[in-house]
Amino acid sequence: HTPAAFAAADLGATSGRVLVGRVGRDRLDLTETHRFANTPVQLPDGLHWNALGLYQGVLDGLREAAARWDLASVGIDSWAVDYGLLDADGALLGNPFHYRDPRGAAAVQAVRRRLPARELYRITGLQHLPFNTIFQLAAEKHLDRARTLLLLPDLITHWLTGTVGAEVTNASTTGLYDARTGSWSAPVLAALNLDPALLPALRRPGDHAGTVLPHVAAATGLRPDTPVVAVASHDTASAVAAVPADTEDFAYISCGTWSLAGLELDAPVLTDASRAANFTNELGIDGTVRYLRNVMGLWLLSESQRTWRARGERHHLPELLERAAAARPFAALVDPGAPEFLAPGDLPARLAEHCARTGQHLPEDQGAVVRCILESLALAHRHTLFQAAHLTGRAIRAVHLVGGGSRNALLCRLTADATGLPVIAGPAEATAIGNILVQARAHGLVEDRGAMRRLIARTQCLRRYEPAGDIRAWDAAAARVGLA
Ligand code: LFR
Repeated sequence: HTPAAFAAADLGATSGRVLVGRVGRDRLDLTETHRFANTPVQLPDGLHWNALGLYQGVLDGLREAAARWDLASVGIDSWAVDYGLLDADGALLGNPFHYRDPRGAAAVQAVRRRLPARELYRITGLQHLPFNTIFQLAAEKHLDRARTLLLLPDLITHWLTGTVGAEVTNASTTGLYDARTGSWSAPVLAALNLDPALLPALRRPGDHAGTVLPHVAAATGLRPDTPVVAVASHDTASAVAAVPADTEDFAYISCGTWSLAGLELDAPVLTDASRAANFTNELGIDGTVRYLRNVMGLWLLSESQRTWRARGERHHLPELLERAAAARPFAALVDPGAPEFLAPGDLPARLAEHCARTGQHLPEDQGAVVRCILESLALAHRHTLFQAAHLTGRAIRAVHLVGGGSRNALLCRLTADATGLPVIAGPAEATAIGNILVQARAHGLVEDRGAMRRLIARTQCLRRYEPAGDIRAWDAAAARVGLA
């Protein structure tokens, strides 16, 4: 049984990477062939992604990969909600906007007047985030010339293959997708005066999306007929597919720029209580529902590091975490979901202001700031998982923490202590693994979701954190920041 090699391009909010996974019966080896920075660009009209730069990074990574392996297929995933528009000639109209640009938030009220929040939730089951595609489209200036809307991974797939399609896990984050019927929502599109022809036909994870175009094969050295597979193109959906759970009663936290914390369900929960708690029903592989809420995540830390680096101060993670571990517990706490933390800029200053406003003092030293961030995230993890259990009537026996955050031992330990549950950390590369295993499954190498998860549990390095300490201290801390 010779292993087959698959390439995953995984675009994250701060960096993109291409990895190759070799998959066999008892084998899952990953090699990163290329990593490149993803730096947002501020233009006069707003904050943008450098879409061509990202595409170039993918091509560079595929070239490295094709030089070393005979690739069975390629799959693309990225963050959700953001899109590019194509005109009648297939040219990109403008530069895709970054979800941290405020234009979506400015359009929320106008959308609400046409489509009340409660009605929208009953159709889409989507959490309210001010940057959801639906709000960005209400602020869109290019709609009159636009013929096709492509979410970012679909745009990269289009540039690689020439085909158009809308992969469904990512489509479910737009606010235009009906969670009950599993199709684009005609009533939502009508309420917003959006032409249904803008939205391509849906694809499912595992579908064949096309083969690479001749100039792509020439530029990368890929075989001319190399297939591009539609994976779970929403990075969080790929990450959840790669949670190495062996039981049903698990919760997950996909922890990177964001912490996506929740449960895997068979059917959406579209109740008013669920809407009030702002839980989302995004799609996973095999029609599963990712019942979760966005927690602001390690963005709070990475953006603080960026601030410190710009000022020439210490900003290296291992040292910051050492100082945070030594800092006084529960000295200052915030609600990480506060809207003022969303935009780029001086994060430590905003944390200090938030603390001052809530009658606390956040010391200036970096250990205290990082401790504040990690304890606050642990509280938000706990709050979100407890609410998910309550709203679904399900018990949680273990928390799987996957993604880059699983390397942050202090955050894993604090999350175990705050929830009183064991935290199983890893794999750190869950998104790329989910991307690769959906391709391997389409190739017939892995049988089903359970087999994917067992393969990951057998082959990847995981770490278990048992809860310790007095949970009542966390109960009190949660009450202090309104996260009880
Ligand atoms: C995580 C993620 C989240 C989504 C956010 C913005 O990378 O995809 O799931 O809410 O980015 O797109």
